[in-house]
Amino acid sequence: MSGSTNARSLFARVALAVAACPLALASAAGEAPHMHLPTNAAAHAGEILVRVQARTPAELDRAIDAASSVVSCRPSLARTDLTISPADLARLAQSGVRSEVLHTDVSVLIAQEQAQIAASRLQRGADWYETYKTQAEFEAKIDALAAAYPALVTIETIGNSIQGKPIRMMRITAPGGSTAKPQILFNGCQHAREWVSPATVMFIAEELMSSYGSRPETTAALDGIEFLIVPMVNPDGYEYSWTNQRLWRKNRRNNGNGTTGVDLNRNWAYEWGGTGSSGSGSSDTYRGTSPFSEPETQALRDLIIAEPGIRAHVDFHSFSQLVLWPFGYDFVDAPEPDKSLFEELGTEMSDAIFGHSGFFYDPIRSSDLYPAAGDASDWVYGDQGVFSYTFELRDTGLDGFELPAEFIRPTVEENFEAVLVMSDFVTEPVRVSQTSPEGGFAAPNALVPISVDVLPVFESATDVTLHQRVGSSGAFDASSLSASGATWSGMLTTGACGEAIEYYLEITTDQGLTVLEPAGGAMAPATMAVLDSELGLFDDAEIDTGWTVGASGDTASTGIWELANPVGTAAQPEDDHTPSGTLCWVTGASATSLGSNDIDNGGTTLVSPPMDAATAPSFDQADAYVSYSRWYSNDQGQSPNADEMVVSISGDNGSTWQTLETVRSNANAWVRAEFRVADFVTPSDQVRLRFVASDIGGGSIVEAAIDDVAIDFRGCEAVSACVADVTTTGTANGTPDGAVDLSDFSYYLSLWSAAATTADVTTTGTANGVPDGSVDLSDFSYYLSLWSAGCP
Ligand code: 0X9
Ligand code: ZN
Repeated sequence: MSGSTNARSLFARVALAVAACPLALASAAGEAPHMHLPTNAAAHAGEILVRVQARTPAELDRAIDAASSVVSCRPSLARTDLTISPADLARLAQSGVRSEVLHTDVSVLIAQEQAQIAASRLQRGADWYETYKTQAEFEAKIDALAAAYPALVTIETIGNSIQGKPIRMMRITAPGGSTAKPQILFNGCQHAREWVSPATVMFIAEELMSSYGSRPETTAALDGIEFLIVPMVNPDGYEYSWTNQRLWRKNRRNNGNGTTGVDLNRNWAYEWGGTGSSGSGSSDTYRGTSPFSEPETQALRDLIIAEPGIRAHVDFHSFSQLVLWPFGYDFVDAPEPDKSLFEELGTEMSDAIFGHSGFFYDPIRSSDLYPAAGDASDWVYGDQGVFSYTFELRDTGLDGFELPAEFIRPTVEENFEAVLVMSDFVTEPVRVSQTSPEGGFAAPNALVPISVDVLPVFESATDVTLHQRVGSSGAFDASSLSASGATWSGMLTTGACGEAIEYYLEITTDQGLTVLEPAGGAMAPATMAVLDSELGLFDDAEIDTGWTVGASGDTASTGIWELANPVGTAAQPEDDHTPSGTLCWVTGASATSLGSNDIDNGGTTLVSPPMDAATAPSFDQADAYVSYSRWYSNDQGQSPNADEMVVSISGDNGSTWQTLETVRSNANAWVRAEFRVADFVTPSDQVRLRFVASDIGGGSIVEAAIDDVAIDFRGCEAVSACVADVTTTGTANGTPDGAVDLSDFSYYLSLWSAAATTADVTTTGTANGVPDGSVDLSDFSYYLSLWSAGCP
């Protein structure tokens, strides 16, 4: 141990390490010099900062076990910086672990570090979310927001901490609107050391107000919702984590037996006292003497009971990047439909975060993290029926509670996106999902079943009316859907081929609200194309119609495509897809066990013969669709999910290829895939399909099969116009009615006498039905000949 270290040069070295890896020392500091210095450095008094050079993972483990805290972002064999007591360092050295002393008193170092950061902080811009803030600065920020947005926010004190600090709430909404707006509650900082939590909740308040009127989603949220925002439930603990002990978690209750602090997130009454909470005052998860024994949890509880319309809540924590929902006390689900709603909304919020920043917050049930009884969300949901989530903010453990300050802003911003999703949710009285029909096509003059799931959320559906029409003008016809549970069903009626139908649903709730789906109603209805469909080709693979197995570049040694009757395993089908058939294209049909004769060592290629996707047998104009049934399995064995099957299409007999799909989903079942040919290649009579199934990852089990390849055409039958038919029976109106009679003749005569352009049916002197721009005798005699002949 070297006591003769030069403090100045050591400080420079540690500062460098901190710059490259902004961890504990840098983020633990960050306070102006005139405030309490040294802040939480005292807890580290007498600790030595060492750099361990471990020779084996076991040595590194020993060093980390002995450490008071690990400073390096990424502990490595070559170099891991940690703090340690002199006695523990001596023991470590005796056990043979090499280390170099960087500083003999970490608390001095923290103080120096802090002074340096405080100085640089004074020079930086005014971004409040660039550094962590003290409890006093949170107080000041709330006052500043109240002054800046008097029309949007009022400040209330919902209670006092055990040491008498006010627990303050911002009540935020836009002026006007309903007197009974739905409410959302956000709180932060039940846990003191989770510094990014109160920062996030403060940011939500500020962003709601500062982007009101400029961002449409925020504007809608504040117009329709009242937000109750409590950034800091545990001000005493937060303060203590600055002044005394950076990693303090609980409140500051004197437990009377020499221990301090109750874990507020074990103090809520729902299933209080169960798993994951401790009865010992010295524990970090001490639940307290009784449910709601603490003034901090009482304050939040009383608020929730008193407010009339809280529909959703988030309790913000760090770290682990999780979106958690009840229950947390044990592996118990909320009853339906809440269970599904928790999962859906949780996933949507996670998606919104991911969409904004690319950071993934895993949406799971709380108890699947670990069972812990007495948490806030369990009571808020279980006792009060409010959709309550617990968020664990960044990171996933690299820096943990001491998330470097540079990540505050990205963290708070990504979570605001989740807030907007939750805002949408609380204004939806019901959830509409899984509308059928899917696919967007229906046959002419047909009844098409439609069904829709309407889940009750804050209200329930009492009536669902289907509004539909043929074409895009005219009135909508209304009909009632009938309910079976949450599923409402009825029929869409299609008309003539080529005439799309339009429809929307009108849902009436038990509170008398109306919800339209799609939201635009008659202004922006759903549409469905009405077309005939005609089979062009169907290859059921019961005989080989001219397929090619193998291509240059194929390296698979087993599991080569073949036309065969497959032997079923856990990865390979037992039956082909054709109901009446036995054969399909399969990668190695024989098998004695799972993975025997699967694809190994590379790719195997299967190419179809040329197929006609250009000529629809009887349609005027048609769109060709190619479809096939595929089997794909790759989630068993070693390196699961490392492989793929690429399906391509050629419009030029195999000269060039376009990818249709890359199959990675392990359905382990027959799945039908369909594509519109023109979306990929120009439809021709030289269309080929190519299936390349590969084993890329070593040792994996890859099985694929193809069956029932089809080409379908969608369009309308060619209709031969009946030129002589110009009126509906007895009515001179120009609309064909399918019969050629006297009314047609006299109507044509009137058109011809008036020299109407519609009477122009021939070029001069030629009886050919082609208009020439003049209405003369040749037109009349041509019409007469058509009329005499009647319609075909
Ligand atoms: O343990 C907690 O209170 C939360 N994690 S933290 O690291 N922020 O302390 C998680 C609470 C989730 N709820 C349950 N698992 N019951
Ligand atoms: Zn926490």
